[in-house]
Formats: sequence, C-alpha cells, structure tokens
Amino acid sequence: MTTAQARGTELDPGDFPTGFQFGVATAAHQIEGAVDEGGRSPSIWETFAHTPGKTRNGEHADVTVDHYHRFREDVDLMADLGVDTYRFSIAWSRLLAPGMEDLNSEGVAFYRELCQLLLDNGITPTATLYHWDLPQELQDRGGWVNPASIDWFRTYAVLAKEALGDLIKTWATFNEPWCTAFLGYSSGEHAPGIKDAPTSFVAAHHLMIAHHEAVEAMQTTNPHDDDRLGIVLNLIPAWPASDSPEDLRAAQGVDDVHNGLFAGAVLFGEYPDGILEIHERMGVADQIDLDRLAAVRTSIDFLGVNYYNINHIEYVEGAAPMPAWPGAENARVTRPPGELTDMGWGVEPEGITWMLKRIHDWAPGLPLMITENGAAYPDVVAADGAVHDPKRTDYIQRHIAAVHDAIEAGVNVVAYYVWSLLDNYEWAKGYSMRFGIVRVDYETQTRTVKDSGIWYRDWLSRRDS
Ligand code: GCO
Repeated sequence: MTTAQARGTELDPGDFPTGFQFGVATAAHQIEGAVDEGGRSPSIWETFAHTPGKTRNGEHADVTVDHYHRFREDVDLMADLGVDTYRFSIAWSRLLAPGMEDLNSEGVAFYRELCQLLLDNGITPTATLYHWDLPQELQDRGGWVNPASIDWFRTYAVLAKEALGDLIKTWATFNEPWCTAFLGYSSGEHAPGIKDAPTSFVAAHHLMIAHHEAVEAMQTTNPHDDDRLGIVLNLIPAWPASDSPEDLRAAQGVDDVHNGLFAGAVLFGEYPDGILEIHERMGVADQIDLDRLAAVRTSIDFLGVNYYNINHIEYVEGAAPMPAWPGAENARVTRPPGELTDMGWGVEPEGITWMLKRIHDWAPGLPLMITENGAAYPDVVAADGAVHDPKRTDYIQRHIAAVHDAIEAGVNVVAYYVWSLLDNYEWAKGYSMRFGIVRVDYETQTRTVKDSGIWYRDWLSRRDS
C-alpha cells in the first residue's frame, strides 16, 4: 500500500497550504448544449458527431446536460458542495460572432452572467479558452494545420480577455493539446477526424506557438495584478513495463510524444531530440519553425496538469506505431495492474506524485494545479434514490492524498479539481462514461449529488469547523 493509499481518508483539507483551492471542472462542449442558440455557430464537434460511425451510437452534444439553460442550478450545486473554484471552458464559436473577429454579445452575456454568479457565491472562475471545440468555419480554412490558426487563436484570446478579464483572472490557453493534435489529426478518434501522422506534428507545433503568442497578447490586454495565465497539459506518466533497455526505449518514445513535446515547448521553447528526429523522419521539419518557438516563448504563471492514470509501455519488436503516439516505435500500452475504471484505465495515485515531482524538477517552484482528476464508473440510482459510488470516492481520496505527498516533497501545488462536476458527454464515447460527482439523468436532466459529491462536500466543510 502506498503512502497515498494509507492516508487517503485521514487527511484534512486544512493540511493543505493556506490558499490551496479545491474545485470541480467541466468543459463547454461536454455540458452546454444549445449549439444553435444565442448566436453560437457550429464547431467541429457537431460536424464530427453527426458523421455516421464517428461516435458511439452517433451520440452528440447538441443538448447534453443543458448547462446553457441550467447554469444557475449548476452554480447552486457548486455552492452547496462548498468548492472554492470552478474550471470551465469557453466555447470559441459562442463567444465570437461568425467570422471570428468580433465578440458575439449574447455569448459574452452568457459567460459574464455565469462568472458573476460564481463570484457572488464565493467561487473563483478558472477559464480554459480551448477545450477542443474549434469553430467549424476555421476548420474549413484548414484548422490547426494552417499557420494562420496562430493568429485566429491570438485574436480570440485577446477578445475573451477584453470581454471577461474583469471577472476571470485565471486563464488557461489550451486543454490537452496532445488530444487536439494526435487524437484529432493522427488517430482520428476526435474531431476533425483526420488520420495523417505527419500533419499531426504540424498541428502540435502551431498549437504551441499559438499558446505563447496568446499568453503574450493577454498579458497586455485588460491587465490585472492578479492575472494568472497558463496552460493545461495531460501529462500522463509513460512508465516502462520492466527495466529492460528495450522497454525503457519504447517508454521514452511514448513519453516524448505525450509529455516531452508539450512540456518542452511550453516550459523551454524547444522540443526533445526524439521529437526533432520524428519531424525529420516524417518529412515535416521544414514546417516546424524552431527559431520562432524559441523566440515566442513566454513564462506562464501556472501549469495545469490533468491526471488520470499511468501508461505502462512495453517494447514489441516491429509493432506498428500506435496512432495516438505517432512516431513512437515498437511500443505498446500494456494492461495496468489491478482493477480498471470504465475507461479501461488503472487506479495508480502514485503516478500523480511522481509527475508533480518531475515537473518541479523541470521548473522549480512553478505553481501547479491538478486541473482534472476523476474516474468513470457505472453508477446506478439505488432504491433509496441515492447514488452509491464508493469506488469514485476512494479514487478521489487517494489522489488528493497523493497530491499532498507531492506538496510534502516540496512541490508547489496550488489547486485540485475533480473531473467532473456533472456526468457529461465523453466525446467519441458519448454518454457511456459517467465521471460526475453529480449524476445527471439524461432524459429528465435531473441532477443528483452522488455519495462521492457528498463526501467531497463534507470533507471540504471541515475547514469551516
Ligand atoms: C480529457 C478532457 C476531458 C475528459 C476527461 C475524461 O482529459 O480528456 O479534458 O474533456 O472528459 O479527461 O476523459
């Protein structure tokens, strides 16, 4: 039993440093619905989900959990849970009017009312600008493969900060650019559903430049002393399945594509050698401007880390590259030890401590936030009307304890967000994965706080006594 496991239920929120924030997280496309209301124009996810065969049973997020109409109720839920902070994302095609050069007043009004309500309830809003829902019209102009995407994103970031910067002080540019680049352009599991490995590295490069240029532009737009600008990466440990040199090499390849590319570009304005080799091998080096990446590098005020599991990697001679990790040769993800969540992921809290320490080694003292952490399990409503989800509670407790282990080891972790406030649309997996600490009945839109949510609420309330 690891330290984190042993101490899962013993910790108190008061054991965390002063100012540490506990929250819940969501993303616009997964919860808002109302895809053609309030002046919102289509995103790539409607196009993708309405294309036969792309998502489970053709499920889409046109309505999902109807947060656009029910956000007041959802803020009430958060207030009852007693969370300090709420991480959500802004839908680009809702905030901006068609043409993507001007604000859409109805979109601005929606996010302003949401943020004001949060603040009135003592909940700090934390916004992500891009959680995968590119306006379709920008995809029609080439999406992230077009170098102009850097300018499109900078324009959007500046307009968002102008419109909302008095209410929102903590901003992440991108959520999990690994997914945008490699699930969107290599494996094709996500919108826009392109399967072209070389192209995915070009998209990843534009995302990284766009991040830095947007941060720089936002620093001078509607500036406030307490602005905090950063990015959210899903830094998932890629651990070798054994100590053999082959497994180590295979794991290094996956680590470069999953973690090193993004952490290197964000923190140091450069890519690991393994990524530069892939650029050469795939014939895209001439589309990757390394000098520009180094020149535009900004410093961030925080790094958000989404953590769910560990990828255990073994060497398999001649294995075809895995589409989600293009360029990582002779590698396979093996079954993790122990019981799995519905996503097929293991439950290994020690990975969160390990990754936080690793980032601390790269960037000592940089404020880190766990911007997502949680688990999908098949919940049912019991005869007593409650949702008993002990595995989710256990998962969250053990990971909170593992975050505390990192803090004790000297890592500057400042926030922890449960994924997710609500059950919601899990992308290509549709509604099959329930991550919420609040259950949503998708027929009636009824919200029921699960036992895990009740535990989180009671645990957080220990700070009041
Ligand atoms: C991600 C996204 C979320 C997911 C969550 C569960 O990390 O993939 O940020 O949108 O829903 O992670 O898979």
